[in-house]
Amino acid sequence: MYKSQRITVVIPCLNEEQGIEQVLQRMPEFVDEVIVVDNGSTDRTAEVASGYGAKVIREDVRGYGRSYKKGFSMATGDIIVTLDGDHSYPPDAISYLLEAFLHLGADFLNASRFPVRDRQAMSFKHKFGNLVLSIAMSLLFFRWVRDSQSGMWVFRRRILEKMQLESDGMAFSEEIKIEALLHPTARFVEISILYSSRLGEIKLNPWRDGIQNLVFLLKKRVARK
Ligand SMILES: Nc1nc2c(ncn2[C@@H]2O[C@H](COP(=O)(O)OP(=O)(O)OP(=O)(O)O)[C@@H](O)[C@H]2O)c(=O)[nH]1
Ligand SMILES: [Mg+2]
Repeated sequence: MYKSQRITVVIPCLNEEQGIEQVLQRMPEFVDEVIVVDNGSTDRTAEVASGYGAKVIREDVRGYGRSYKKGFSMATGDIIVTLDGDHSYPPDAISYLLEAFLHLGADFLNASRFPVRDRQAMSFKHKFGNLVLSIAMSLLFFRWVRDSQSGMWVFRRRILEKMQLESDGMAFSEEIKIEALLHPTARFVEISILYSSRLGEIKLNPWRDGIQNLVFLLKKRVARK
C-alpha cells in the first residue's frame, strides 16, 4: 500500500531473465502485487519471476499490447504501475512517481525518458525516432507529450473502463496515452525519470516498429475523430 492505495505493478516480458531479476530485486516493499506477463519466453524469465514472488501469467499470443491487456485484466490494485522487464526503467522511481501522481491529482502519469542522461541508454537514431513519433502524436491529438513511447506509466485502474485499447503490439504504448488524453475525466501529467541501458537482448525492430507506430497514430486519429 502507498498512502492507502493498493499498488499493482505489471511487467510484460519476452526472454528477460537477466533484466527481470534486477527489476524484482529493486521492487519497493510497498508494492502489493507484481504481475509478470510472460509471452512464451524460452529462457528462465518465468522461474526467476516466480522466485521473487511475482504472479506470472502466460499469454500465448505474442505482443506487447496483448500482454498488457491480459496483465491489466488480472490486476487488483487501485493504481497500476508499468515498466519493462529489461531493467531500463528505474523501479526506485516508483515512490517518487506515486508521490507526484497523488500530489498532482493525476489519473494517468507518463514517465518521460527525456532528457536521457546515460549516454549508452539510447542511440541518436532512437532519440530521433522517438522525437518524430512524439511530435506526430502531439500534433494529431493537440497536446504536447514529450515521450509518446515511454513504457513506464502510473494510472488509476478504473480509467481503463473508458479506454478503447485495440493495439496488440508495440503501438499499445502510444495508444494508452492517447486514450488517457481523450478520456472524459482523466487528468494526464508527464514527469522525467532516469532511463538506462537495457540488459539482455533487444526485441525492438526500430524501423518496423517505428513505421508501424506512425501508421497506427494516423489510423487512431481517424478512428477517434
Ligand atoms: N509479453 C511480451 N513482452 C514483450 C514483447 N515484446 C517485447 N516485450 C517486452 O516488453 C518490454 C519492452 O520491449 P523492449 O524490447 O524493451 O522494447 P524497447 O524498450 O522499446 O526497446 P529497448 O530500447 O531495446 O529496450 C520488455 O520488457 C520486453 O521483454 C512481446 O511480444 N510480449
Ligand atoms: Mg526496453
